[in-house]
This record gives sequence, C-alpha cells and structure tokens, in this order.
Amino acid sequence: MPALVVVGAQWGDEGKGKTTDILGTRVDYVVKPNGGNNAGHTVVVGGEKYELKLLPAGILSPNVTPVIGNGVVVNLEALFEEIDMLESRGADTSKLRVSADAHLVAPYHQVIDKVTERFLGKRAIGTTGRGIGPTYSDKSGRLGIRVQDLFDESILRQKVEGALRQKNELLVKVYNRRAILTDEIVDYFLSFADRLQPYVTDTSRLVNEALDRDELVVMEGGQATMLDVDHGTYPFVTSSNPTAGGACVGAGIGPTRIDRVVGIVKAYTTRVGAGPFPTELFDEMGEHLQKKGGEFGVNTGRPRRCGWYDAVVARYAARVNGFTDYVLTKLDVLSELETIPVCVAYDVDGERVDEMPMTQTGFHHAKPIFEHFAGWQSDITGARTFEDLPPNAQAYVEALERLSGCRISVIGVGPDREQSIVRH
Ligand code: 2SA
Ligand code: GDP
Ligand code: MG
Repeated sequence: MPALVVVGAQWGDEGKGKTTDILGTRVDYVVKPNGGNNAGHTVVVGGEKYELKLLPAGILSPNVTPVIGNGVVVNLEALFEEIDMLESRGADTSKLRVSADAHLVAPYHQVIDKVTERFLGKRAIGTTGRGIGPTYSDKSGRLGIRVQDLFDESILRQKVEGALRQKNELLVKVYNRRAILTDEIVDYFLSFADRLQPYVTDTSRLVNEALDRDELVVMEGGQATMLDVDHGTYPFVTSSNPTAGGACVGAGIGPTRIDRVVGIVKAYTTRVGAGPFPTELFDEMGEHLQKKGGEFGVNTGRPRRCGWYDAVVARYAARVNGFTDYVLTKLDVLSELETIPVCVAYDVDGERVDEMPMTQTGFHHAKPIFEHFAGWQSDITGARTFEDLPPNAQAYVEALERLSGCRISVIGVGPDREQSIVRH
C-alpha cells in the first residue's frame, strides 16, 4: 500500500492523532505536511496520556520514522521542548527527520500574531497565538527563514536583516513597539543549529524513496478542512492547507502516490476560536458535550465550542478532499442521550440548501435543518465489533454514513488505542 492521508473533516480536534497512532503499528513513515505548534494531539497509550503539538503523533510508534515536511512552520524552542519531554518519558526521537525547506517561526512572528489579533478587536480570528499566520505570510511574501538557513550564517543574516527592515517599520510605526535587532534574531536561530543538524534531511526525497520501496507512508494533516485557508471558513481559518492536496505539497510527493484519503470526523462537532458554526449549542447540552468529551484545547487550554454533527460540512469535506474512508470518533460521548439531532441541510434566508453555500454571507446565514435519531442508553466503550454496538448506535452510524458522502471504516468508542471498531 503506498501513501495514505489523514485529514480533519470538521474544525479540528476530531482525533487525528489517535488515528495515526493506531495506524502506527503498520506504518513506516508518518509525515506532518502542514501547520506547526498550533496543533494539539492527545494520544493515550496503555492509559498513559501524551500531548503533542509540533511532532506527528506517529512518533510514539517505535517502528515509525517521523518526518516534519517542508510545508510545516517550525518553532525550534517548541520542537526541542517536545523532544525533551518524549525522551524523558522513554520514547525514542532519534529517527525524526526535519525538512531543510521547512520555514522557521521567529519570535517576531509570535509578537505580530498577538498584536494583529488585538488590532482586529471584534473581528479577531482567535488564533493560538503561536505566530503561525505571520510565518506563512512571510513564506508567501518571500521574507521567510528556512531550516537550511541556519547552516549558512551569511545567508541567515541577510535574510533576517531583510525581514526585520519590514517588521520594524510595522512594529515601531504602527504598533508602537521597540525595534528588533538583527543580532538578537540571528543569535536566537544559531543557538539551535548544532542540535538541529542531525535531523535535517531532504525529506521529499526520503519519503519518495520509501514509497519506491513500497513502504507505507501516512501524512498526518494538522488542523482541518474547515480551517483550510482556501476551503475553510475564511478568514476564520489557519494559514495553511490542511486538506488532502496540501498534504502533497507539504510532503513533496505527487498526488498519484496517494492511495487512500481518510477523513477524521467526530460524532458531533467542535470548534476553537472565532467564526461561523451553524450547529453550535449555547445551552446545557453544549456544556454536556464539552464536559463529557473533554473538549478543551490541547495547546491553549481554551474550551471548545460544541454542537451537533453537520452532514453538510461532512459532504463538503468528502468532496474537497476526495475521501475514501471516514474514521468516526467519540461515538461514546453521545451515549445516554435520548435523541441525537443531525444537521442534514441548511435553511439560508428561507431556502433549503443541501450543499455548502458558495459565499461567506450564505454560510453566516445558514441555520441547521435537523433530523432526529434515537439515542442508546448503555456504555459502548467496551465495544470492539460493530455488532457489539446497541441497535440505535448502529443506526446512527449508518445514517451518518448515508449522509456524509463516504463509508465509515473505523469507529472510536474511547480515547485509548484499543477502543476502536474496525469495519473495513
Ligand atoms: P492559528 O493559530 O493561526 O492556526 O489559528 C487560526 C485558526 O485555526 C484554529 N486552530 C485550531 N483549531 C483547533 N485545534 C487546534 N489545535 C489545538 C488543539 C488548539 C488549542 O488541538 O486543541 O489548543 O487551542 C487549532 N490550531 C489552530 C484556531 O482556533 C483559529 O480559529
Ligand atoms: P486531533 O487534533 O485531531 O489530533 O485531536 P485532539 O487530540 O486535539 O482531540 C481529540 C481528543 O479526543 C483527544 O483528547 C483524544 O484522546 C480523544 N479521542 C479520540 N478518539 C476518541 C474516541 O473515540 N472517544 C473518546 N472518548 N475520546 C477520543
Ligand atoms: Mg487537536
């Protein structure tokens, strides 16, 4: 089997980390193609909880070579903090490979992220404050600093000088902050160079050669479809392409290499940060899902907004990613509810709409049209086959499958590696 892509089908935190971790036992390479330390994956292995931000969750499987692809933005402080945390808990991180082409998050990117949010006021995005957007802006604007620049001091200095000329204009004149000195930033980056060097690789070549040998490569997308800068709820998005096409760009492989595109979808919906969310709950039911599902950001600790499953979003995600399979997670969180509403279409200004509205205005006006499904009153965390699930839980899964544009191949019934039902 060649390459497989794992993509969030909603607004993130669907359980992508757990999914790559489960696959990990059979996988040779896990590549992170986009995002940075704005991500947050919780993986539970034998009752032990690991929280990963920058590193792909595949790092917890000893046979896996974890790869940070060219499409990632790397915060070096965060990288080594995470490596140290894993090493102190007995994990082996020596196989990690980092693309020489990946861009680096500089301290000024974090400052700009925070002040931009403040200046946006009511229109703030609710970013993680990790400098992700400004780093991707510099990448597109050709003012970025890349991993390879750490190994050529004269190039590094020229690039930092160029970037700071522009940043300091903004920081001093617009934001009334102090100017940042070139030496400060050059010294900051160089302080990581020796430690980083052994990990730095031509990762596109590495991954393509693994595929040539018929090894199994998983691309673990960060964030999610609805946070994609092209296909998400712009401007309330992250600044990369977490969709399947972005995984090719961010890993340096061609689309013909990809065999399966797996959408990870929660049995309900959550969102962190600002932006439209048609099925959002503002009552005790929302609080119930938040509490029972443990819906708090791994990275920032922010409470996640909660709502019902949105099949319009799922169908849209299936379309823009070309999903071959779904992994449906957190079905156990819905146990003991009497009825479970599912959004099957929207009412947009009095008109029924079955597909994602074309415009931002249309989506902001979308009101959910629900179908109601009967709940089940028993604990399902011990289920290991589809038949172990109570009939109403089976019917709920089958309804989601019918409504969401693709087969559901795996069902999550708890956070642990073992708590999964594999159907296909
Ligand atoms: P950014 O920081 O520029 O990427 O923020 C832009 C938007 O993208 C959202 N975003 C996320 N949404 C869900 N989960 C994310 N990761 C963490 C987690 C979040 C946390 O796994 O829990 O800990 O708060 C993530 N990363 C970015 C963000 O909320 C903005 O809406
Ligand atoms: P990611 O960003 O997509 O990797 O997801 P996160 O790790 O941020 O959030 C998903 C959370 O759900 C984590 O705390 C997981 O441990 C947990 N989780 C994943 N799958 C399941 C499941 O099937 N049931 C339950 N109860 N929790 C799950
Ligand atoms: Mg997460």
